[in-house]
Amino acid sequence: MNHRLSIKILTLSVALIFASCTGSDNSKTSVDAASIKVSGEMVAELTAPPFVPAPVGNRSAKKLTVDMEILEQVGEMTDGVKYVYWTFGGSVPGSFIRTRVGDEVEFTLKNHPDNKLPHNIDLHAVTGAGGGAASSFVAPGHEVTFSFKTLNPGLYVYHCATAPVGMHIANGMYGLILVEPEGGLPAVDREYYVMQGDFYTKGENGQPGLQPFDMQKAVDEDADYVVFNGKVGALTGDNAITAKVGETVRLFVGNGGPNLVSSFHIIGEIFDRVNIEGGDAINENVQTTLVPAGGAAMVEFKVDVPGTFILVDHSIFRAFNKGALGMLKVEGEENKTLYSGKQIEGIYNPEGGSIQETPDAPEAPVASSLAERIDIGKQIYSQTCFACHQGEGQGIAGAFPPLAKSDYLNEDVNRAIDIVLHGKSGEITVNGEKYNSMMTAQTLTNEEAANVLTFIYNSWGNNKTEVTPAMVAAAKSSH
Ligand code: HEC
Ligand SMILES: [Cu+2]
Repeated sequence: MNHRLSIKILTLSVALIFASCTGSDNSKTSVDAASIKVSGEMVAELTAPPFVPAPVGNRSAKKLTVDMEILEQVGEMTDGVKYVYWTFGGSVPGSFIRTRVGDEVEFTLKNHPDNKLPHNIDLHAVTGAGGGAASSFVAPGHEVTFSFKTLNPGLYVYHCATAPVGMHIANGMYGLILVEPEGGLPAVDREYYVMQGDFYTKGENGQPGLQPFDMQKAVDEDADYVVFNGKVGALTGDNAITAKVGETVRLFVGNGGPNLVSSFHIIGEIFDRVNIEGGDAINENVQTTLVPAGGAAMVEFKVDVPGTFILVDHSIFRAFNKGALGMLKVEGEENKTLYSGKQIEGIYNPEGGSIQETPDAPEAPVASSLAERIDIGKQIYSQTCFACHQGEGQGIAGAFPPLAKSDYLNEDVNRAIDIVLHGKSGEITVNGEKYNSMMTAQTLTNEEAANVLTFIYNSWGNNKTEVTPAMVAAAKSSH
């Protein structure tokens, strides 16, 4: 406990030294927050991700009541994969809490009677033993209340700290609490809440059914899922966050861990300002910002051109293979001076024309009916093809052709099998649009290739062909 306190003091003094060296205008940090008087009371607005409560603006410090309920509930990690999440407020990450420096927070933590386990909360914004954990341990069917004064402005993680701590965090027990400085943060047009987490399941990534937590994988840091906002696809397709050209956007980015640090990046966007680690220091013109496990960052940028911007953990296999991928959809007028769109495109392939192939994976679930084939195929799609061809098979204009109502697909099943097995490059025309790009060969067994193609043919207005492993095998041997 003392240890924790001394770390806080150390951090504070480093911050002060930093401020004096740079001669920055951060005189706010030298205000003795402990002496800020509160006037009046209010009930904190709590929001589920990706939304955040209204800014504090220039309100005075208040007694702020936070009422949070812990719920253990089944949710969906990805299509067909269920997981028992432990949540603060019914969402992963937990409810966003927004305060200002000097607030006296009266925190009530309720453990729902249907829950199976005791829990507590450690808020990194708290100066005090265990960050509140010591005072907030609560059994199912009970509630506890404790209070603290917010002394340091910044964006802080909170999490459950009940043993085994790693397990409680791994099951989704984390969220963010923002402490705004006096006068509030600078106004922006849009604010969102994005928090990364890594998950460990008994089954491998995509294995269907209710998947229990795997302690050994968690200890080994061998994550099956790395996701934003608790599940694969929480921020993609219809769940994407949005903005309009010309607007300023602020993302409150957190990382619950339990294990992995995040190299947070948005494809096609540069962060104009980053509050590094959620503190006062601001870095400008940043491509990728590191968000530690149990840490946060505030990133701000103006969106200048329309399009879909992809949020990733730039440890990139996590993005395309484990789920750490979100979308920011920006609508508005194009600006060809800032971004031309595609002007000239050719294939650049320094390894020569041949597309690399990857060997067959050893085993895969076997489908015994058309319905099952479609079901399994859907999961393969959401792990393997989704990143490029998109959730509804709509593709991305100019880059990835659509699989939905694709005339090219429906015309020739053997050609489609061949593309999945061996990849494809060169110009093709799909639904009247030309594509001249490259798809790499996919690592799929005959069974998996059959299942995923059958799913595609039986979705989104395609011609309902069933592709069997025998057809895939035949296509292979004809090569
Ligand atoms: C890394 C991105 C990427 C991934 C992953 C990917 N594709 Fe493609 N796919 C492409 C591109 C690019 C093309 C167009 C290639 C060209 O221009 O010659 C394409 C073309 C196709 C086509 C033919 C065109 C059409 O629209 O009908 C099919 C069928 C297809 N992909 C199926 C799949 C399936 C099934 C998977 C998953 C097992 C998959 N793709 C995974 C990028 C990808
Ligand atoms: Cu807990």
